[in-house]
Amino acid sequence: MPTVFVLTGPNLNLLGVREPEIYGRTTLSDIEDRCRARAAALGLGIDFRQTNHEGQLVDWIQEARTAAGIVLNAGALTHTSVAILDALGAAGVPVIEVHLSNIFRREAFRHHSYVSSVAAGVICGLGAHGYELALEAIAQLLAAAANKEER
Ligand code: CA2
Repeated sequence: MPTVFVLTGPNLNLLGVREPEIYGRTTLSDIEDRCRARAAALGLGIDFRQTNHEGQLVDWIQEARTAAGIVLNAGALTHTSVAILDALGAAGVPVIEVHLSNIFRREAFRHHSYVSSVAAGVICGLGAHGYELALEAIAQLLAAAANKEER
C-alpha cells in the first residue's frame, strides 16, 4: 500500500488546547484519526508525525523520498525555512501544503510561503478538513501518474 507522509510542524501539538478562537477545538490526534480513515478509504497508508524542530522536519522530508507523497503543514517554518524548501525540492514526490487557517486573512508575514513554490497544491483555511482534501489530492496525482505510465 502506498504510504503518504503527513508532517506537521511547530506548536501544532497545542491544537485544541490553546487559542481555540484561531485554530478550533480539534486536536492533532483527532486530525490523525480523520487522516487515517480517509487514507484507508483511498487505499493509502499514512505515516503521521509532528515535530517542533526544523532539522527533524528536514530529516523526515528526506526520508519521504521513498514515500508516495507528502502532506505538509510546516507551521511557522512555512514562512521562514529555506532548509525545508531545499529538502522538499530534493524529495521528488508530490507535496500538498496545508494550513488550518487562511494565512491570507492573517498578518502580512504569513502571506509568503517557502513551501508553496515546490508544492503541487496548497489548501488553507478549511481547518482539519484540509488534511483530508490533501490526501485526496495525493491519491488523484498518483492515479494520474499511474495512468500516464500505462499509456
Ligand atoms: O494555519 C496553519 O495551519 C498554520 O500553519 C499554523 C501556524 C502558523 O504559524 C502558520 O502561519 C499557519 C501556527 C501553528 C500554531 O498552532 C497553535 C495551535 C494552538 C495554540 C497555539 C498555536
